[in-house]
Amino acid sequence: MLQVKEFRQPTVRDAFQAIREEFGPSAVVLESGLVSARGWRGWVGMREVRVTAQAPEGWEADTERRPAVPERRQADTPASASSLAARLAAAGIDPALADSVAAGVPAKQQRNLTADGVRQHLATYLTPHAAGAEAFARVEVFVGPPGVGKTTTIAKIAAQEKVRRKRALGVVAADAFRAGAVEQLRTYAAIIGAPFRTARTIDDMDQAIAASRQTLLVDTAGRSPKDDDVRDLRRMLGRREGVRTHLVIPADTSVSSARRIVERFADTQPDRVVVSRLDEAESPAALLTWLLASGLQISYVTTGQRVPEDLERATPEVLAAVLLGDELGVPTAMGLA
Ligand SMILES: Nc1nc2c(ncn2[C@@H]2O[C@H](COP(=O)(O)OP(=O)(O)OP(=O)(O)O)[C@@H](O)[C@H]2O)c(=O)[nH]1
Ligand SMILES: [Mg+2]
Repeated sequence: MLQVKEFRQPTVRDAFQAIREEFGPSAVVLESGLVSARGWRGWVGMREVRVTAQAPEGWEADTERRPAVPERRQADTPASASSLAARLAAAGIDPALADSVAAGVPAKQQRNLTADGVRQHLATYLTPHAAGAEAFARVEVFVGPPGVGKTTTIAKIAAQEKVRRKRALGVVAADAFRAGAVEQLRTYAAIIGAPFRTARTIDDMDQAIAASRQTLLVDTAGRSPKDDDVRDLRRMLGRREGVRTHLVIPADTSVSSARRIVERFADTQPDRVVVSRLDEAESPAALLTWLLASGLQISYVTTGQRVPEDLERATPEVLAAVLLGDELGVPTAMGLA
């Protein structure tokens, strides 16, 4: 008999994590929404996420758990060093990149730089690589390998827009083959108050675009039973006018894997990269240095699982901070599920 169970958790992420832990990644979501919390918390108006899920056929409980997340190491800042290049290299920045940054700064200006001065020169150098401050395109598509954080990134962007600018961006799941994946995004959209649609074909997508005057954030599947269909959709979308495609790559990806990912997704014509899971990367500098050299602009970095807090637009200052090994992230909650 198929197992069905109701999961109640404070956040969408907690609910889907509980479902995955209990029923695995192929669980089918039957129903989801926000309900009044149980007990006294409900009386004082608190709400929680309720998701009813069904275990896949033949599912047997598995006690395996994900390994603990390693702490991110802080790069040491140099106590004293003479030239800008030496100071950047001492801070853990690739020597060739450090030389390029310093090459654009007159020697006189390089003397007696404060730590802030070093940071500013690095940020200036990074400006052409940092797409973080740009306006939204009509359609922003997110592609990438399975489990890299595409759906969560979209939820964070939509929720930050709602909290900071009171603007509801539209959310489209072009990931309509996996019930659980669609429900994850639908639930986020419901909580954020963002219009939600699914699209399986390019015609569906055209209809979604025609029906909305807002920017649309489009989620795609990392992997699906109908991989070819999804690939076609991604490929066709990438060629459309007004469509900007972001390739999501985890920060702890090696340069050789990143090269393979970029090749594999070349047909989607990505023009931006989202560097995800910075919190889990011991040293994102190698990947970042390679991305800078590859000419792809970076649009966002993600720093954890919290929605919407753990997402930053990749401004020159944010990228400089990442390269220098600074902690990123908003210390306080933004008050969204
Ligand atoms: N530590 C950490 N976890 C993250 C980050 N972004 C997303 N995650 C987690 O990674 C897991 C997968 O995230 P999803 O957004 O579902 O990934 P996806 O790319 O949409 O996955 P598929 O749709 O299966 O391809 C979830 O548990 C997220 O909470 C991040 O920046 N740091
Ligand atoms: Mg997803």
